[in-house]
Parts: sequence; structure tokens; C-alpha cells
Amino acid sequence: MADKRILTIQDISCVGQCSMTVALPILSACGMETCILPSAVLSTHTGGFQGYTFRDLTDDFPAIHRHWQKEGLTFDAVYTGYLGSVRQIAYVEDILSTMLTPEGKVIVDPAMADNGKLYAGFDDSYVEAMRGLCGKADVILPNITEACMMTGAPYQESYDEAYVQRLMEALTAVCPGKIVLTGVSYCPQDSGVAVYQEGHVSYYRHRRVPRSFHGTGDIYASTFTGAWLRGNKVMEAAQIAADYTLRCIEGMEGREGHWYGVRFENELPYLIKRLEGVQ
Ligand code: PXL
Repeated sequence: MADKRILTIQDISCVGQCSMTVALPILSACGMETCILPSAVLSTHTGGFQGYTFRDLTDDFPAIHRHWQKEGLTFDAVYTGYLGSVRQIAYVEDILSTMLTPEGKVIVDPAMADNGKLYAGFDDSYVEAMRGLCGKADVILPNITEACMMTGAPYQESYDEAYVQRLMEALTAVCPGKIVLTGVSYCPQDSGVAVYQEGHVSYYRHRRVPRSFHGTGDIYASTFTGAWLRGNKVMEAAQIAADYTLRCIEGMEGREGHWYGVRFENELPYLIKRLEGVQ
């Protein structure tokens, strides 16, 4: 594999096993030189802790961008996750249009909502800006909630294949690239991902663990990104990411007190072997 340098833009939640503290180790395990642009610094993630701090780093973006340009730096890919503000999304778009190599890829995880609700601190204007960013991506990785918010489709807790097909078609108006829809579940026993490419929806299904965790979307998107940039096809990368994320969640059995994230660290050796084709 040729050396690749990737930039990931997402928050640093100092405690919480999500966003940057997940993306950096996973992308490194995938063999990527990983550069970071923190969108915000929070004492913890926003999903269950009370009284967290939030420092928006939007105002630092222009000077960081100018310095990188002065240094002549470029990236083989930019992968974005949880961002700090609507204004920041415009700066991210500037970075995409100036800092990528000619073949450079853009991966956008809209990371703004789950279970039918926006995360704390986001509103409709953020959804609109995120929709614009997804229009510049080669691959987007929304969950069902984010897909509904960006397309105006009604959110449903239970649905069928026709609903997912309609959602995918609506998403093609948001993103011209490939779509990896996560958390697609037609029955309580299984879950999986649906991948839309060249007009066709394919599924990868696996067993569902009846407990949900913060940060699993970030684990999934980081693993997909690393596996895809290593040269795996989109569907293969989607499967590797699903298998790894599921193992991380399965490893939480017996760790009931650990509520804020998952022990993805324990499964990194599996991921490395899987990517090397050993497992
Ligand atoms: O995992 C998504 C995420 C990322 N960053 C922050 C969050 C969340 C989800 O709640 O709060 C700060």
C-alpha cells in the first residue's frame, strides 16, 4: 500500500471514546498517517454527561489553513465527523477545495443526530449546512436519523426495504457519491448497513446486540475510511467496519458499568489482522 496522508476534522471529546480519540487510533491501525483538525474541545461528549465544557475552534481554522497552504501540504483524503458550527462547515469546504491531492477523496460522516433526535446544540441550520457538505463527498455515512433529516423523509423506528430504497434515492440528491447507510435493521435480531452505488442497494447484515452505545458511529466511519483508503472496495470496507464495530460492542458484555463508550481498543489487533488478510 502506498503511504497515505489523511486529515480528519472532528471534535476532541477529552473523555468518552468517540470522535477524535477513536478516529486517530483506528486510522493509525489502518496504516494511515493521520493529521487532525479539532473542530471543538469538549470535556466529555454530549451524550449523557452533565455540565460538559465546549470550546468551539472555528476561529482557529483560517490561520491553520493558511499555514498549511504556505507549507505546501496536501492530503490524500479528508474525513469529517462532528463539527463545531455552521460557520465552520464553510471553512471545511474551503479546505476541501484547496488541500486535496488531485485524486484526493472526501468522506463525510454527518455525525449530528441519532434515534430520531439532533445531538445537543445542533439545529436546522446545521442540518442544512451539513447537507451542503455531503454534496461534496465521495462517500457519506449517515444513520437513518441523519438521512431523514437531510432529505426531509419522515423518521420511522420500524420500516421495510421499500422505505430504505426511497431514503437512498432521496440521498442521491444530497450526495452524488456513494452512500453507506448505517444501523439498518428490519428485525430485532439483526442490524447492518445498506450501500448505494451505481443505482443499486446492497446489504450487509449481522447479529444485533440489544444495547446501544455512544461512539459506535465514529468507530464505524473511521474503520470504513481506513479500510477503503487501503484499497478495499466500498462494500468490503463497509463489511470490515461492520464486523469490527460488532466485535467492539460484543466485548461490552459484562461491562455494564462502562456506559459512555465501547472498548474498541481491545479489538484493534483483530482489525489489523483482518486488514492484512490474516483473519
Ligand atoms: O459520537 C458522536 C459524537 C461526537 N462528538 C460529540 C458527541 C457525539 C455524540 O453525542 O457528543 C461531542
